[in-house]
Amino acid sequence: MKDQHEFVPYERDLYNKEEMIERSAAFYAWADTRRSVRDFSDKPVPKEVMENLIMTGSTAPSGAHKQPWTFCLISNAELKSKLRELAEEEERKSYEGRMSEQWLKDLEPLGTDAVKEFIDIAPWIVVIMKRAYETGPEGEKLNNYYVSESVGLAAGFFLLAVHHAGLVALTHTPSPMNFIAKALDRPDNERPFLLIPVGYPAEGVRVPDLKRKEKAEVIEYYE
Ligand code: IYR
Repeated sequence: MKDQHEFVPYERDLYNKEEMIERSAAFYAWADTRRSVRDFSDKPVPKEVMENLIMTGSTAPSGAHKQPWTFCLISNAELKSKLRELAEEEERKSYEGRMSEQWLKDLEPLGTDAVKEFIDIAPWIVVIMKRAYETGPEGEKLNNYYVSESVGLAAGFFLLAVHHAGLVALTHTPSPMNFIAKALDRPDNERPFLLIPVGYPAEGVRVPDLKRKEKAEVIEYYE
């Protein structure tokens, strides 16, 4: 028999149909109040909170349960400003030529540009790294599986945990992101996945008046 995890009983709360409908509707309504926010307050957030949010992200399912992620938790002001400088350098190149006309047009309603002051201002920057492989005891490469899917799920769980704590976040994707791995001195098996400032929203913050897709636009039924 192959090595495998010991199996243990698993029980969870069960709800009747009405409760289920009520709970799912309430959770949806609450999740729908989450917004990406680009303007942060510099008000501090306890490290313990951030650790809880990250550990919630780390409960996500992953290929063969390899949990192929590292969350870099950054509050160091010098490091943040270095990351900002490098991110802005890449973003300027993107906005001034690397992004297509259509892409720039699609971003217009969001009001984004190459200035990324939130990296300096937000009390915490979380850089999620994906771990392409692990290194075994003899230096051999051990595969991880479905790494992008797994890390995407962990990021989603993390973002919802941020929302649950009454904080806001922005999923920032400076591209290319290699500068981040270098600035953070990460090992060769890690690649940057997302840079996520987390904190309180700036006073009087405004967000674009976005509409989310309707049921009929996101669900295809096969009954
Ligand atoms: N990475 C750039 C551009 C950008 C791209 C997408 I897709 C967005 O939804 C928002 C921004 C930036 O962060 O500005």
